[in-house]
Amino acid sequence: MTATTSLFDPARFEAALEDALTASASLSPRLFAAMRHALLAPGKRLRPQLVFAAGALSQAPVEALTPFAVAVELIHTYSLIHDDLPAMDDDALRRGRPTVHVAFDEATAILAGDALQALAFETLAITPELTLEQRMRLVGLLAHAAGAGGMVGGQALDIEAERFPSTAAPESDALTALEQLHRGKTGALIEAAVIGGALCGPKVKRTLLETLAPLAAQLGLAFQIVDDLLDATSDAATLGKTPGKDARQGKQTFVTLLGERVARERLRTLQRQIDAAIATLGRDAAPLATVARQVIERDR
Ligand code: GRG
Repeated sequence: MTATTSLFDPARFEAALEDALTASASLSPRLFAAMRHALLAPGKRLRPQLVFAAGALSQAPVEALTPFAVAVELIHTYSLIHDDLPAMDDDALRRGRPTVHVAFDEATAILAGDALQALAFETLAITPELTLEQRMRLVGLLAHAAGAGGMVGGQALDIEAERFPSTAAPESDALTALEQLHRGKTGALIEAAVIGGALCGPKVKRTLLETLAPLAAQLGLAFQIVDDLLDATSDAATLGKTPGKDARQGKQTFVTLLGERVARERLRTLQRQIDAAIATLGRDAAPLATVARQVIERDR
């Protein structure tokens, strides 16, 4: 298989998720069922695809990419379970299915998220497919992306903006504040998927990481703008989640702040920047070009 072909095989990846779950040795069958309900629901697996696409740029083998891609999807799934909780976004539908606290109960949903997060780091820490040095680096990268300086921090800013509006940035800084929020909430994990995928390779050039870092940040931002556009314009059936909820909750989004036309312009600018960066990476970047297009042109 050449690097112009994606190393990501959807069926093999679903099997790897299943394997990781089976290895979790949950003491509680109910907890295990809740973890399974969330993890094996039909997600787009965009972050794992990014891991594999970035890995092609550093000649990373599939065996080394798989545990990292699984870990990223485990963290992503945990974040969705917790985000859907009554204390957070209070959503009833996710990935076209009842959310975990609806299908099970709130305590089980909290614990399922916790367990998936722990399983992510266990999966990564014990895999024999990555060197000890790679594992240490990837655990650090993923923990930082998931934590207060990344996804959880962004989620905190999101909740504070909604519930404590008096602490919001002045209107002149609103766009910068929204970008910072989403760089954490959504972008950090996408950035970690790209950088971490490259780090799964045997020899990673510094110049590659220097090209990937801004590209990954632009891709994270593009993902969120698309999400906001879909939220503003789609219906429930196509999204598999509660549509238009952010806007209805009075949450600031790129669409409410910029308007749909300017948000689309911003997206096109990001797309041009991403395409230009990918063009410098040569033939091995073909899978990354494909996933980037998927992120921007997706309809769910
Ligand atoms: C609760 C710690 C904690 C964090 C939550 C990522 C996140 C932070 C919340 C998700 C809420 C949300 C809908 C954010 C918008 C962007 C986003 C992450 C959408 C869902 O990702 P997709 O579209 O979902 O890749 P699938 O289901 O395809 O994996």
